[in-house]
Amino acid sequence: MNNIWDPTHECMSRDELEQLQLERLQATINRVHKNVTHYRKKFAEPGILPDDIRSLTDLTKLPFTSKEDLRINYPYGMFAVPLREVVRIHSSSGTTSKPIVVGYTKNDIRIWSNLVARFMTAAGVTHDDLVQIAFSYGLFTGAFGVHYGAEVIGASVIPMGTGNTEKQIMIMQDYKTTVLVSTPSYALQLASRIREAGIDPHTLSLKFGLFGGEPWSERMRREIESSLGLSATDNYGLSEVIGPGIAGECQCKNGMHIYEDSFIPEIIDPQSGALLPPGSPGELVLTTLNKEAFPMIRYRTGDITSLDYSPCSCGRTLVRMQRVVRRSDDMLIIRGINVYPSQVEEAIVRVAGSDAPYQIVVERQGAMDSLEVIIEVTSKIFSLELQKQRSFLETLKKRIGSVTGIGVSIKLVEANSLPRTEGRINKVMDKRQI
Ligand code: DLL
Repeated sequence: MNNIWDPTHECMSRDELEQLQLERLQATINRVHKNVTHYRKKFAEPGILPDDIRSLTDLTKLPFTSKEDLRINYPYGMFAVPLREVVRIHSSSGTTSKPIVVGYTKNDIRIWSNLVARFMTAAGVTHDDLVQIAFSYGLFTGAFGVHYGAEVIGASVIPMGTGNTEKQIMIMQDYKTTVLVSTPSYALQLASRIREAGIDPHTLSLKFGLFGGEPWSERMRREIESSLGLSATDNYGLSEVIGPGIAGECQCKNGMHIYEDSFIPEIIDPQSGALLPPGSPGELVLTTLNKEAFPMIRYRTGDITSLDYSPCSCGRTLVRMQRVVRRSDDMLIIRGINVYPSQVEEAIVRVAGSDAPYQIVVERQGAMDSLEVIIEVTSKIFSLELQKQRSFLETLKKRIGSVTGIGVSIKLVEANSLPRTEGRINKVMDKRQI
């Protein structure tokens, strides 16, 4: 079986692990109670003080943290250290035009890098590998997280970034890339371009593909593995909690091990908030155990999964989460970028000056996702001269593009022409087959 990066933490007995989790949880609760007004106020509602957390089950006494809490505390209200201790800021899409801002101390970056090194090692990566990172370098956590993890392992990093598919392929061929890191949909796009160019994938040096950031399926795994000639594993993370490095598959490819020495996972019923027993599908809730700048207590990820505590033959004792294929909210992930319909709606209201009935259509042509917004012409839009109508469309396109980070096409249709069910338009049509 493959190497284990950190056997002390990855192969602990449940008793040892739970003891460690409790110590770290208590320290985290103390810290956020002292340093983050939001948590102090929230804990006061059910009348909880840090000393009341005496066992892991006491965690359930604490309230959940939601994306809305992060929105209200934008930009730095949830930080648990002064800004002078923060060495990095990243962000992720929020439900409105304002993103979610997250911060890291030096120590957080070290912890993050090690977590990523763990899932990369579990996937098969060693210091002999050449890792081509085809995530966007910037506010998105994907590229930097994987970059640091690969460096910790001692692999050679090729910080390629996104897009420029021809160049990606040239680099893959000439630099002899052995590991591809990207979203699964981009891997499929690369595969189809390689096929079109008449390149035999077996002439490439690829061995492993580490894919995450968006939902995918076993069908996609098979297609990527056969078309790129590599072994593909899934890895999971979200910016609010740390970025990539929360969980990753080992080569058994039977669920992603969650790094439980750094995160406590819970599964809840997304409607009632009730805790569900192991194995039941529900919304994943995560609590961080060793983050300094941006600790999260019972953060509702919105991701639907289930937990499997049965032993894994790789030797890790860490629980495994199943693939995330659904969300409990209306967030869409388009080309790896999180998009909320409310962001699109806000842009329409701002540019049109009022509500206009609309529908968001997401499609996948080949491996490429597309986003179209269909808007019914309101009397206000109708009364604009043709020239102004064009500039309205242009402005709206730019606005949606800048808020979501995604190129969009916009179509105006006649009033009342969008299909309605019981008078209501289905605002999101996600036609993708994953
Ligand atoms: O996507 C972090 C990441 C980057 C993870 C690269 C793995 C690789 P966000 O942009 O905040 O962070 O988006 C987080 O993406 O709540 C899930 O809905 C979704 N997601 C992430 N990984 C997976 C996965 C990064 N393996 C949101 N399968 C999460 C399904 C995933 N969905």
